[in-house]
Amino acid sequence: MKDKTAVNLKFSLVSGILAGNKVAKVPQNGDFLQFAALCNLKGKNNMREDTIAAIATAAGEGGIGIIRISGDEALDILNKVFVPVSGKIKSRMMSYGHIIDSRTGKLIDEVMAVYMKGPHSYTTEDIVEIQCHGSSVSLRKILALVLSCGARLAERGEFTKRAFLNGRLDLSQAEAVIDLIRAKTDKTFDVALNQLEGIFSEKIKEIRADLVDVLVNLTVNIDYPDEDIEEMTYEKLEKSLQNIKSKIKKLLDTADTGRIIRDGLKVSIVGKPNVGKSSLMNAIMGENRAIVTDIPGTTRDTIEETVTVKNIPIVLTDTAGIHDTEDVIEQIGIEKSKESFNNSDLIIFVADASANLEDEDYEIIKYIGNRKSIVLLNKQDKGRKTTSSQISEILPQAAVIESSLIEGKGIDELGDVIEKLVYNGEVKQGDNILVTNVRHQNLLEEGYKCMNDALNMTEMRQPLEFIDIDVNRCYELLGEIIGETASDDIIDKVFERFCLGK
Ligand SMILES: Nc1nc2c(ncn2[C@@H]2O[C@H](COP(=O)(O)OP(=O)(O)OP(=O)(O)O)[C@@H](O)[C@H]2O)c(=O)[nH]1
Ligand SMILES: [Mg+2]
Repeated sequence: MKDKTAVNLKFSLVSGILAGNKVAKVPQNGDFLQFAALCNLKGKNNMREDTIAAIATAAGEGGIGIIRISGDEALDILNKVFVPVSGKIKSRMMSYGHIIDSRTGKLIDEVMAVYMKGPHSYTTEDIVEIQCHGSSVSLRKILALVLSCGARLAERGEFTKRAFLNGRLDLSQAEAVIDLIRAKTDKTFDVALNQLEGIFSEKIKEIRADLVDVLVNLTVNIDYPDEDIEEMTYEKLEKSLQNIKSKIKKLLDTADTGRIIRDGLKVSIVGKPNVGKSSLMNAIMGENRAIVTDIPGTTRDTIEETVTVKNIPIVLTDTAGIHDTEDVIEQIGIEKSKESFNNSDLIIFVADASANLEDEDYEIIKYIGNRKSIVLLNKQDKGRKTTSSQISEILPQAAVIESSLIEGKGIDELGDVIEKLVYNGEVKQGDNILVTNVRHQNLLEEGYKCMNDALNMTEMRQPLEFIDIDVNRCYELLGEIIGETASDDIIDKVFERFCLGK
């Protein structure tokens, strides 16, 4: 941990207030946060060091490829490798010219180059970007030349890490960058973009500001009880703590949806043989991905595909029909079906509506138990021997959909039901502040526990000193989300997930 705990800061502020006349008012949250940010930056500025360089575009062929350079030497290095066709290089202006190896005089590529003078750049340092032809040969050659001129190869995520260390992004905003790059759906992208814009951090800062209010009041009452100050009653304290706890809870309630929006909903299609599982897989995918025949036991191995339904990323698995069989290959497939069953967020159980439920269906129903599930009563075109109400009696928590996949019926309703399940009433489709990151979720959960403990102690009228410890801890935990109180190990771990050149 860095030497900037809430306690230290709080004491400086409180003693500052007391040094004047009597305590007239507690400090403004802004004062405190500004002070905290200053301390934060002080510890981090000495991280600015060598000039780094990397290929910023994806590997493979492309219209253009970009080499990015960041650091004090960026412009010098550009001047060594780049010969502009006309004029001088000006900050934030594209220049057309050639990359030439001055040792041999050999032309490497024809490029566009831009220099962005710090601090108004991605890393806040001087940055140069060279746009060359998107061939790995050109990119490799230019990068090698840049490195030979004094730059060091950047580590994973080092550009964004510098943006964080130099105070341009907080840690949760930096984490949003990698989520943006990896986003597969519009919704995932929108949520990550909001996080990058700092909307999620603002929420965290708002809760931390509430915590500072409580902490300052607690400290003043603990350490200077004789001063002429507003008394912190247990009733007032309880109200403030409750308010903070419910704000944390509101964020935590979005975490399940948030994880699904980011990582995808794992869905397994299960059922006995020949009920239409693979037909369902194909209908959702909109293509003939799985083999469909009227021979029971057609699908022997699990088939996994990623698809987007109603803007929700779904990792869909079609499985082998679960039943008793002597066939060794089928047995292995059925084992894999059960495994996929156990690892999924949602089970779609397909049953044949035109037949009565059999032992094999009941076996699967037993497996489903209380899990999140949807029952697709398929083959409605052939008859209705098994009805929705029958299923609802056996699996009361499951949504039941009547379908005829052969006629294309039931798929739209399935999409609607999945959407409702994902947003589970707590979160609205339009909500773009979601807790999508497990690290944030864990810290919020721990913070929530601290608030619970603090509230219990308040109810039991325990000494303020004890309550102060939990409130303080919660302040630090939430600080870890935005990186103000995160250890170097945590920061390193966050950036290890990045790609090179970002
Ligand atoms: N009449 C009718 N036939 C259907 C319907 N859905 C699927 N089928 C047919 O049922 C047969 C089995 O379909 P599949 O999708 O292969 O079934 P499955 O559950 O994957 O079967 P296994 O892989 O053997 O476990 C095929 O002949 C499909 O055309 C439906 O709604 N109505
Ligand atoms: Mg199949």
